[in-house]
Amino acid sequence: MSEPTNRYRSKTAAVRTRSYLDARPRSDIGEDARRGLTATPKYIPCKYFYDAYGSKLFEDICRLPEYYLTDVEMSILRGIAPHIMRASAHSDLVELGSGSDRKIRIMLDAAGEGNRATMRYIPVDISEAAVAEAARGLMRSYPELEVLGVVADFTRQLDVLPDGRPKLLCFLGSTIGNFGGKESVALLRGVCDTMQAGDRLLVGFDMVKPREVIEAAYNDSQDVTAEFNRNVLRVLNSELDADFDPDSFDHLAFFNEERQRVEMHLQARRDHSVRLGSIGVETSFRRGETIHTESSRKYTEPGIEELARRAGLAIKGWHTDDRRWFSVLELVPDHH
Ligand code: AVJ
Repeated sequence: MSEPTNRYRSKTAAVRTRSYLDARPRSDIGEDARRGLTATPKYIPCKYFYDAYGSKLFEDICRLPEYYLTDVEMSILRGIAPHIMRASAHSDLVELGSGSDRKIRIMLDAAGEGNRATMRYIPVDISEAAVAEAARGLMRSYPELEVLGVVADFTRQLDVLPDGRPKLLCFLGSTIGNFGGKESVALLRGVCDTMQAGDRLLVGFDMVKPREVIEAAYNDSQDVTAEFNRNVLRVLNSELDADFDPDSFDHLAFFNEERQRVEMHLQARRDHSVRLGSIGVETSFRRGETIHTESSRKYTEPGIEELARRAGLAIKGWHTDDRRWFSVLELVPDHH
């Protein structure tokens, strides 16, 4: 595909983004809520945590002392960035699910100004605000860098990525852990299918470790995670004209060892019912009943190897910390 002229350039103060969401139906919160809240046990997909307030709470979580994931992954990235970014001139640095810009800054710092002036940073996220924010801060710090924001759902719209330049794709933070077994294979296979010779993929995985460490990360002493968990009810209130009282639910988070995942739930403190006005659903809760709001997979080495193999990816580098709490993998399509 030839390089589109001027649609992507954004070396000025304004953030330019391309939105691809209108082209195809967005995920439907009404349909998801109806299905999840009439199921037994009840559930809500975890993507609905992330309105503006939920995204801010997640940023706060990443700075909590108990939430080791961010610090450990960033220390691994600091160690490998010089080697990863050595050959970054004239390439696209693509970030799938752009959260805070702290991790990508590590990579851009390692690239150096000379390389950065020839590169593009491409944050891809379903949230226009997340993309714009990722772009804005970086353009201020790195005026030489070209930034192209892509508002799209990377679980099914990877074809909208520009091609023509070598890509370094980053899927960090163990976001992969929110996807189920088959879904995570399908997602990585989808990424793999877009990759050309010379392209690389960096994926962060949170590892299985002692239960106390994992559970503390999801039950922080300041209750930020509890607030984050309950926020999904506020999202339903505003999006679907519902009348959830977040204070009527307790935050529950535990490591399900058999399934190798942290589960978050909201547990009703009393018998009550809730109306979701705009979808015409009324749902009742008994005291102690739960809504499953998130699963966050914790990986073992064989588990990662199997996932890579099933996705058609070969492992080119495996980077971890002293305690092996987190892994950052360099992956490439496995052609044979
Ligand atoms: C963004 C999915 C990696 O599972 O650790 C943080 C989200 N949930 N605290 C995670 C989250 C509760 C986070 N991920």
